[in-house]
Amino acid sequence: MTSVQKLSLQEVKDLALSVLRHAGFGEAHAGAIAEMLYACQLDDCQSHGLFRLFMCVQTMQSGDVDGQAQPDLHISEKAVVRADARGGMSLLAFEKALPVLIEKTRHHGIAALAINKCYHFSALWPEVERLSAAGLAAMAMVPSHAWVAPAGGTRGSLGTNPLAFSWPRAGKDPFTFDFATSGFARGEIELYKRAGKPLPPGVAIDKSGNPTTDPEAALEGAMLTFGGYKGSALSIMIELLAGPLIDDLTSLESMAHASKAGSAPYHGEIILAFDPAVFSAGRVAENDARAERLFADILDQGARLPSQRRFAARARNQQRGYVEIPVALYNDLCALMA
Ligand code: NDP
Ligand code: PYC
Repeated sequence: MTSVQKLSLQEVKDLALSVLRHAGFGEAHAGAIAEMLYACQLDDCQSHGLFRLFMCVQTMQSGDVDGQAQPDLHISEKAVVRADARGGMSLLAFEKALPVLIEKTRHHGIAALAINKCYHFSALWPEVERLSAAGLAAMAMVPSHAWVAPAGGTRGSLGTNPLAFSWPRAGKDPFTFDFATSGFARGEIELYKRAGKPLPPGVAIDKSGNPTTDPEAALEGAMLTFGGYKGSALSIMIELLAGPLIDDLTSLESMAHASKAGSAPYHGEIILAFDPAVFSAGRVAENDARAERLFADILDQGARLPSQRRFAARARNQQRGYVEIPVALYNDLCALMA
């Protein structure tokens, strides 16, 4: 059995901030990154919680990311807001652009935020949930590095390319999903490797193109998309919408840009937001009630909604005031400050 380290919620924040400052991130970036890692750890999202500090530190050590970069906003009368992260991590650019995206969405009914020239390591659900908390529906997409083979292919062309969506629900947690379009996120395979566990079949192929359940062989070979050609097509769509459409890099180009393995991918991100008040023909309450009937019908069958596990983990961790991570992970994170 894995021995676990209990960390109070404050200790989670403090550990993240200390590691990031020690690595060389300035206060604004360290704060934004630590908030993201805290949100993920609080919800037991292990692959994108404190574990992601390794990727942040590696990206700084490679000399790629600018830990002091001040994002630039480009705002016009159009419904598209652009945020140039100027070689920093994406999160500060998101924070700066969020109020403008919300205001544009309320004005036009639909609006988009394109974040450019950013290093990206994070989960997307915290971002789409900032928009659903403002009463808007939202989706977000990013490429990553070309680790994933297209359906029928044998080598990485696509990123793990997550897609996230959030729908506001009055008085309730939003309906949110957020998943990699690869069968497993890269971070999940790395966690299997750390735990010495085999992968389930169908997640990856080795360097010779043979199916593998060995995490090490999977990391050296290629990952597979979920749902065969369907996941593959979705992943290509994400490459296009969060790449060439917004004048930024694909996962292949991000991989070529990276100076060292282990660094965060470098590319863009697209976030789309929709205002029900503009779309719902003046019948927001009636249409919300229809959405609720759909959710009730799903739950009535014993199925669960995406993010239910996460919301339950948040409530439990908040109530008890601590989270648990493997002791080995805790020790390795502390060693980042040695
Ligand atoms: P998971 O497979 O863990 O979960 C995907 C989604 O499906 C979650 O919303 C989850 O909800 C939901 N879900 C899981 N099981 C069920 C079920 N039985 N019924 C209904 N819903 C279910 O996600 P991934 O491992 O693919 O991705 C993890 C994170 O990695 C994401 O947050 C993603 O943004 C991030 N990521 C980031 C990348 C980047 O480049 N920045 C690249 C790839 C991934 P719940 O959480 O409640 O279980
Ligand atoms: O888990 O696939 C992943 C990932 C890539 C970049 C950040 N997370």
